[in-house]
Amino acid sequence: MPESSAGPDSVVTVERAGAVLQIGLNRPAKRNALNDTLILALGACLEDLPRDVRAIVIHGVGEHFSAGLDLSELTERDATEGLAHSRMWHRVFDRIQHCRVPVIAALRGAVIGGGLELACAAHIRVAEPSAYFALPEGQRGIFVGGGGSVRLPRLIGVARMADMMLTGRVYSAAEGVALGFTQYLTEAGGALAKAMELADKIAGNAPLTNFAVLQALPMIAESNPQAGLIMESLMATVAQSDKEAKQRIRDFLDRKTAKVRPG
Ligand code: 1HE
Repeated sequence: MPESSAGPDSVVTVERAGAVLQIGLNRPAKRNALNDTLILALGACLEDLPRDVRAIVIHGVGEHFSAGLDLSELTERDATEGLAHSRMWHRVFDRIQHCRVPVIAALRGAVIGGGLELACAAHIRVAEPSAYFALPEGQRGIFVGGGGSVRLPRLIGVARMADMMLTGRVYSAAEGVALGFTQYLTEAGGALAKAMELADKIAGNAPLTNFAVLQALPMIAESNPQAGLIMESLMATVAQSDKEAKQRIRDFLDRKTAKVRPG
């Protein structure tokens, strides 16, 4: 079992399992609705990560990942405060997207509104069959504010996101995989275990490869092709000149590592 380092009343649980940091959104009675305290606590977990943390898993305590923005905090907020609030979410979710180590979201139950935006900032999404995805902002008379309009269209397309917001369409866990939103669908109750298994694998990669995948790949994919190809060559050269890469390649040639087999 992971070693625990947060009190039971904390809005996030923080546990260590070897090189993996497991963060739980911990307001199950409010379906993990994201209030300011929770968002700031999540941001604090990602600040000054210990050097020996090599992957992160974010999950929801209870039956749901997150019911999105805590609507009870919205009623008195004016426009200036609303802008500051959205920018605060952006800072925290950017910290996830640009984290030093890969972040995996383990999804179950409601993955709604701001909860969906949070999941979008992770690098890998794992869902179990109870997970469902919705953007009820249209019904609530509001708009996404946690980076969803930037990140979600890159995963499922503008037209699908517009449909979700305009009609309240809800996608199932199986549809999430088909649309490219989630990379894995597990058996019932299996998302967190699968996310931890993937995090363990990732933690065993060469750190420079993980860095390249998180920091260089998204930039390359969004740049013009010629600039992207130069960036790719530079990143490849740096990665393969690292002594860890040389050792791993020697290990393969000496038949000391596993072969690639069908999944
Ligand atoms: C909440 C929230 C919340 C639950 N803010 N308190 N998100 C939404 O529009 C989704 C709203 N929530 C729901 O549709 C349902 O609560 C659920 C489908 C997620 C769960 O249903 P259920 O039957 O399991 O629970 P419940 O009885 O509805 O909720 C349990 C408690 O959590 C209840 O409080 P209680 O004191 O009466 O027990 C709910 O009021 C509370 N609760 N969801 C506040 N979201 C940066 S912009 C992002 C914009 C958005 O995220 S918009 C989407 C908002």
